Amino acid sequence: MEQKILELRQRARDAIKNVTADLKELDNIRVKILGKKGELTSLLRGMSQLSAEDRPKIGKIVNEARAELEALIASKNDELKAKELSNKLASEKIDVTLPGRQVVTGNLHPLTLTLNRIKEIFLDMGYTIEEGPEVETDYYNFEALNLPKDHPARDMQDSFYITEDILVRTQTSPVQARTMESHESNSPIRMIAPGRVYRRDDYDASHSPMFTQVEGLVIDKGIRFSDLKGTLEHLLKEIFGKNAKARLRPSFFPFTEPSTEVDVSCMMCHCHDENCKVCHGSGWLEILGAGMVHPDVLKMSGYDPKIVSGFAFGLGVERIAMLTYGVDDLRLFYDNDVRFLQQFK
Ligand code: 2NL
Repeated sequence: MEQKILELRQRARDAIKNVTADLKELDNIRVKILGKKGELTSLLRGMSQLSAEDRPKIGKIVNEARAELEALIASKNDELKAKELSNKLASEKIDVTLPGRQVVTGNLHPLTLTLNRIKEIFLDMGYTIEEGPEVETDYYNFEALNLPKDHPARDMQDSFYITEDILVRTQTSPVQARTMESHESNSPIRMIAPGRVYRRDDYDASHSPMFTQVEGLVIDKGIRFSDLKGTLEHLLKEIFGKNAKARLRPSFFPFTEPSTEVDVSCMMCHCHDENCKVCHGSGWLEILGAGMVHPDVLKMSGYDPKIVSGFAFGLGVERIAMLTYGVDDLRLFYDNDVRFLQQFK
């Protein structure tokens, strides 16, 4: 009997020692040896057949074996649990110092950025932003702007006509004509009209049959040429910086009188560098056209030139975007190459 117990004890010791990974395996061993139907328990049951003097001696050996095996199982259990925890910590470890995955975001188009800036400058001066149709009637596109039927600018070669009387607008001025018409006679107007315009033109580094224009119109009692000059000087300083200078040259437009073409001082070269790619040494860049609204244009849309006067101007957004971002080919704005567009984040 004693021999059996000692054998069992040694076998159980080895089994417990050999458990390496699994808590369940350890529990199976516990049940097999120490459980209700376990080997040690059944040995204990067999004690009833022992003589009275052997019983305490064997009982002691069994209890010692049980105590030792329970202690071994408990410490193995602790050891396995600790191992399991450290495995879990190692496998679930995250490196909080890794850089985050970059989120790909889009960005506004450079023409949109430029147009937004121009809008902001005029909103700050109390202007409204007006929009109108790109498909216009001959009347609003030409007639209302003092371009009569025989005017050379109305040549079929220069505009995209849809019918004899309907075309895609060649400028945004029809928006001003419509705005004046919808206002009470002689009431003040301070507006810009941004949008796409269409002209039969080549498509090259500096021309496009479609481009973006912003026109402005201010009408009130006592509006003078100096108001136009001050407004445009402010605009150019806001866009090109406070050192920018404006130069006005006499010009001609059918819808303004007098008319002027406005140059801005070259922001690339400050000393008239003849190798300058932007101004070729002249030191000036033509940037917009403007003038005092022609009396006939005021009359045509229900305003009285004896009571009110106004100024108007027109500029190309592409040209301003090219100068502010240093882009030398206008087609880049329309090609939709993301490598170009992504640079304006
Ligand atoms: C240019 C020149 C200009 C206007 C546009 C205008 C509109 C009305 C009345 C009078 Cl309703 N004038 N517009 C005036 C002068 C010049 O544009 O070079 N644009 C790109």
